[in-house]
Amino acid sequence: MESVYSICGMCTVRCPILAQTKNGRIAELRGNPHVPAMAGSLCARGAAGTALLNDKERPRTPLIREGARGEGRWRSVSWDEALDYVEKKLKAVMDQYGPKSVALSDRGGPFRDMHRALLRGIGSPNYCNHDASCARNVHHAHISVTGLGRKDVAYDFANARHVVLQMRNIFESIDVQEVNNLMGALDRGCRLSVIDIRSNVSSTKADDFFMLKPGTDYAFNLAVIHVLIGERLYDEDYVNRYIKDMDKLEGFAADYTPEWAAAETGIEAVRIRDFARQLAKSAPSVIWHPGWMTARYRHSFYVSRSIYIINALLGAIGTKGGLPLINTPGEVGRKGLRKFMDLYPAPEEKRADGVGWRYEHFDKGPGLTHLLYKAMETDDPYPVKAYIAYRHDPLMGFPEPDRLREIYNRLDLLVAVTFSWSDTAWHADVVLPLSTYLERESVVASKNALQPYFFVRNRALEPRYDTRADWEIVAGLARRLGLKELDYDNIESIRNYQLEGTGITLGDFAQSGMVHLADTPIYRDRNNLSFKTPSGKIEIISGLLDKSNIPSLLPYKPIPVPPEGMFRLTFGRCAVHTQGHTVNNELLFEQMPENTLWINSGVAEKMGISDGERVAVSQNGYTETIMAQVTEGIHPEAVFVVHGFGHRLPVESRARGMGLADNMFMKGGLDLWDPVGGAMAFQEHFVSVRKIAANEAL
Ligand SMILES: Nc1nc2c(c(=O)[nH]1)N[C@H]1C(S)=C(S)[C@@H](COP(=O)(O)OP(=O)(O)OC[C@H]3O[C@@H](n4cnc5c(=O)[nH]c(N)nc54)[C@H](O)[C@@H]3O)O[C@H]1N2
Ligand SMILES: Nc1nc2c(c(=O)[nH]1)N[C@H]1C(S)=C(S)[C@@H](COP(=O)(O)OP(=O)(O)OC[C@H]3O[C@@H](n4cnc5c(=O)[nH]c(N)nc54)[C@H](O)[C@@H]3O)O[C@H]1N2
Ligand code: SF4
Ligand SMILES: [Mo]
Repeated sequence: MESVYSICGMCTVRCPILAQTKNGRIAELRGNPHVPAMAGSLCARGAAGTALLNDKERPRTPLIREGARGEGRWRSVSWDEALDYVEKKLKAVMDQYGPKSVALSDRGGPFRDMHRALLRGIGSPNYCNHDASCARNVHHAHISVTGLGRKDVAYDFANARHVVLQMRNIFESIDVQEVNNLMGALDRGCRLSVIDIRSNVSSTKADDFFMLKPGTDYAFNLAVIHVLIGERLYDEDYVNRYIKDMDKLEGFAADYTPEWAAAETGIEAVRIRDFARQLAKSAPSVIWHPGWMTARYRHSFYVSRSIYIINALLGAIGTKGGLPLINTPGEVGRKGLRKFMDLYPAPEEKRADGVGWRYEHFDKGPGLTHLLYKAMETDDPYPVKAYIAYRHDPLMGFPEPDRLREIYNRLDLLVAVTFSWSDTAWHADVVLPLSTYLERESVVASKNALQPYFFVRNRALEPRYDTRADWEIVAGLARRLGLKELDYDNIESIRNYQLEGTGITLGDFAQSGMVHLADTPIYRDRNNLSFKTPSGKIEIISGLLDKSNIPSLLPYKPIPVPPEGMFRLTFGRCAVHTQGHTVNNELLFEQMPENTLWINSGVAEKMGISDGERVAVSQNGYTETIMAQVTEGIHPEAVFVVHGFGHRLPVESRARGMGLADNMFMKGGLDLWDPVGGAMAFQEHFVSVRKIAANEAL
């Protein structure tokens, strides 16, 4: 038996794992035993990696499109032919429109240095990631309050005394270490409060569960701020030291009483008041999670802002057991990895999505993908003609896939780099098949944390099919595009390049797959914190937003409610699938082959719909059927589905035709986004639901 320390690839959490192999097979997969919070465990998806490995229903060789886009006629080609083809097309686009007309989007994370360097090397500023459809609002909210990014603080669940999950379903939308840490804390008496529109698994473990009217979270939070200030429950020392414009917050919150919020949210005033008092009792070891998938409403940014403000009032930001500031290698006296990105100057061209010049208040990094698509659609500010979707499936993860397909049809080149089939890969001109995570190794990655570390994904098995690792694909393209600095033929040289000057060698990873840069977790001195806002303080009135004439304290305005007979379409994750890319996994498909439509039992009864019955869901002339899940555990105004289902591809025999795709019910959704928070507003869509008549064919 051979032991290989590696990194799970079944979702973007990327848990550290230990793969045991025997005779070219995986004998066992488990959490890396050297990482205490993993406790040797994996989630169901992590454990199902073996099925991915053996799956024939994934791209197994490079493919070049033969028929029309999306028609599904492919020519299986060699890697040389595929890469030569991409080279030729890219060069033609660059010759005609300039390097800036090449765009690449990915899924973020710690392994992107080489492909981002490739894009920069050819001179394009148009790097985007998925985040406009995920956590951009949270990120921008945190920047506006503290000057820090979303990931510049940790959630110190292990030491927390009260955890609040609002629009965050930690026990189903999983990060194994977070789950284990929170479970441990709950065992030691930590309080858990859940604010959701339905009774998810997290709510079943909660001391307090608030099932509020969808889209009224902001009212709830303003009332909590009202009570914390009105009853002087906040951390006075901390507030005096760090918070700027506290008087403005006090004035703003004055009218937002719990009684007022009760009418908006449906949660009794006495419960809101009691909840605020409970929070103060556990302060500052409190985590009110600012949300993760918050691309839901056009004011979700302000919901996240209010959460960060509450955390600050409770003294939790920068505090053990709350949201302590994490450390970069530099902050613990070590040198960070050498970056391939730094080999090339940042392109001077303006970004096609307008971030950084049309929209100055956004963090430039990954831009905003939906605005990149707008540029593709309109040629404004300039044509974008080649697009590499690098581990990204926007046709599943963005609204209006049919319109998006039309937009992609304006491209001269669409390339998908992926290990599974996806709607986007199916619509591409070229599919470059990535080896599964068990069959490939990565560049060295760096994680900023209380105890920062470097880590690597190692190859546990040789690829079964004609697939390649990321670095092999990027090097192959770099070679053809004349970027010799990225042209490597072995991973050791890449890793040695990255590690140069850090005092760490490749051999140091042998023992556990990771190397810590500090001996223990390091918490900053809570009495000596510094924030990265223009004022250096926690800003109630944000200097950054002010500069763009954007209000920092948005008065509450109710969002439109669904008209009679319609429902707000809400969505989320389940524990056994990752987005859209595991439905066809043999083991996970068995666990959950299709999604269901959660519908409130009182409403269902009136409509004569019973549990398990197939119903029709419609919007703007589009109809799909799905099995009803009748439950009292969802607010009557909403219906809910797990995202990622409704696959149509003939190459996915299991997933095909099972369940419903939520993004098909978001007409006009590509234009629905928040110009302040930057993210999309996926939950501002209504659908109608009806019983299917006995003689009706659907
Ligand atoms: N198993 C699994 N785990 C995952 C993923 C996965 O695909 N599968 N994906 C990962 C990724 S990319 C992300 S972004 C995270 C997402 O992590 P989360 O954001 O925690 O996950 P979701 O399930 O999308 O949504 C959380 C909750 O928001 C609720 N909700 C919907 N509308 C409202 C509302 O108006 N108000 C309130 N208060 N609640 C509302 C939903 O009912 C749901 O319970 O999960 C990560 N972990
Ligand atoms: N309607 C609706 N839309 C949503 C959501 C929702 O709940 N409802 N959720 C949103 C959220 S939170 C997110 S994060 C996005 C997710 O959107 P995506 O990031 O597009 O989703 P994934 O399915 O995780 O990954 C996309 C593709 O990358 C491939 N892939 C996976 N791992 C790797 C890898 O390591 N390398 C490479 N090259 N390819 C890989 C997968 O096989 C898959 O085809 O969608 C968002 N869109
Ligand atoms: S949360 Fe599960 S699927 Fe995601 S990386 Fe960890 S073990 Fe793998
Ligand atoms: Mo996400």
